[in-house]
Amino acid sequence: HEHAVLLNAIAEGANQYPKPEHVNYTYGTAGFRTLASKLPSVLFRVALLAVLRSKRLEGATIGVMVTASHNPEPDNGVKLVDPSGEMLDPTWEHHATTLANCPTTESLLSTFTTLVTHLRVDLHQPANIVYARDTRPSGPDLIKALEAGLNAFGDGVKVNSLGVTTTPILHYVVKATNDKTGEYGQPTVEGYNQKMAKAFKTLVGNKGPLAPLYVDCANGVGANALADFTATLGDLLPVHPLNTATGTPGALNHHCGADFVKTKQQFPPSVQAAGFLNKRGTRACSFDGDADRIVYYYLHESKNTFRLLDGDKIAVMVAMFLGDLIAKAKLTEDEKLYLGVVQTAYANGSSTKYLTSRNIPVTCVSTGVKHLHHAAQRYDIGVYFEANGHGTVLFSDNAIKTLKGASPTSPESANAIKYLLAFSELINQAVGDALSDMLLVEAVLAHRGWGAPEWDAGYEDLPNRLVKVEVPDRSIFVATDAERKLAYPVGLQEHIEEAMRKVEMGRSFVRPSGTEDCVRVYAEAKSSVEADSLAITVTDLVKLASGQV
Ligand code: G16
Repeated sequence: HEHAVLLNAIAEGANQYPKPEHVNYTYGTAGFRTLASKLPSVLFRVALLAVLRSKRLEGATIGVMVTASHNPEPDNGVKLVDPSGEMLDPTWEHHATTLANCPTTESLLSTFTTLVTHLRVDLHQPANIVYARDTRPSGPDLIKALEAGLNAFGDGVKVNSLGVTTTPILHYVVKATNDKTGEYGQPTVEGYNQKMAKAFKTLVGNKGPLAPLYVDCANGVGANALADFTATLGDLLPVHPLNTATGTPGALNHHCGADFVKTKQQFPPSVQAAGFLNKRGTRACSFDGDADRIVYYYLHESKNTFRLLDGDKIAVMVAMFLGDLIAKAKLTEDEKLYLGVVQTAYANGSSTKYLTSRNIPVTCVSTGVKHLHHAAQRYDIGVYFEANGHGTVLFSDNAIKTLKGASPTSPESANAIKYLLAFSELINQAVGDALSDMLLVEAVLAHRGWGAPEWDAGYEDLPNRLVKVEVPDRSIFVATDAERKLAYPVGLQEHIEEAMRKVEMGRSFVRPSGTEDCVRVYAEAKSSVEADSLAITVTDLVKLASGQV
């Protein structure tokens, strides 16, 4: 009887949110992502899955984030967050896709019932869901669809709405809510700000105020988070927020934000207009639309050119610095901590070479934070960054336990241990986080006594190009070998390799995007001219293979 009542409630809600015909949804790199107008039925169904997941895990809190991050404003999306603050378990992505694609209410009900049995979900278990959205105008209606799905369970689910906040803050709250030791932090936005402010003060409190920093908030939710955080921190880090127009239609990610800067390899016009380029050595950074990515940049003094300090540059600087702290901690042989870096195929070849030549192990995995996160968990301290600025540093339980239990042999080793522990508090342990990563970079620069040019001096990026190619059907492109090669269409890989051989230090690969309807082409080479020509050749090959030429 109870099950029948639930199915009735689901049916009633589902009828209000019918699946549009001729749309096929996929849970991609970062959940479902497409034009917002196509998403209400998906949100309703994601709510059902979130509740099943929570009940399956005996009431552990599951997160739902409504965002399309770096995508243009008319897009939106939704992704689920697992109890540890990580992305949804990949084996459940398939269930999300199945539910989203049920053509009718009847098929949705029968799929739901099958999933309950197949996944051994006890519907009597409690369920806890926390959710949030970014600043997109389509957000409120999608949240209504999500709430309709949650409401179908009546008292069988407890909900906590964080309103408008960043993706990493939602991940933090999920992790903190499920952390029964209470050590991770208060499961609230204030708890997040306090935890980071405390760790940042421990790290640089005696070095401030730091040099002023310009922050491009992409006209997104990062603007709110930055304002809240700086109010908590005080004037230790003087911040100049730019692109904070969260209410201006069409402004989100438009000619600004981390994706714009990384892809175009240029200053956002608004940052240029702010006059910061007149001040020597000043650094600026850009968040993306939901503040889970960050890239830095500055103006080269003598050459007067734009210089990008992307996710690779962050990973290298942070890995080297934490490596030095581990050495200074003078841990015993038994306590030895292993540090490694995880990258994707988009990592600039120079960054990988720099790390390996300094004996820092590097792993290459497929695009998507879920892949990087899991690979980074294999190290005691795992630094992971995508070149686009999405990343974080994970400290294993063993690392924390070792550091807390270590006996310092000198004031220097005591300080190194204290700083390592403070970094583990400062850095978001759940997911890449623009705000937390910004503080990480600032803390490392302050400790090194560096400005942007000194940070940049480590290695020289190989010139590179990133091209979006629109094709009729991107599913014909299937990547393999951590996306460094194409398995399909058959024969295309050989042509790409032939093109690579024609330019010095040439490297190129092609993969379908998991967040946008396009295929991405990456090319790097010794010179800018060669990187351009390789990108053009491979783009033409992609068009040819998809029947466009
Ligand atoms: C998302 C993912 C990132 C990925 C990016 C682009 O970022 O979280 O891991 O690098 O999409 O993915 P793709 O090349 O498959 O489109 P965001 O910031 O948009 O959430």
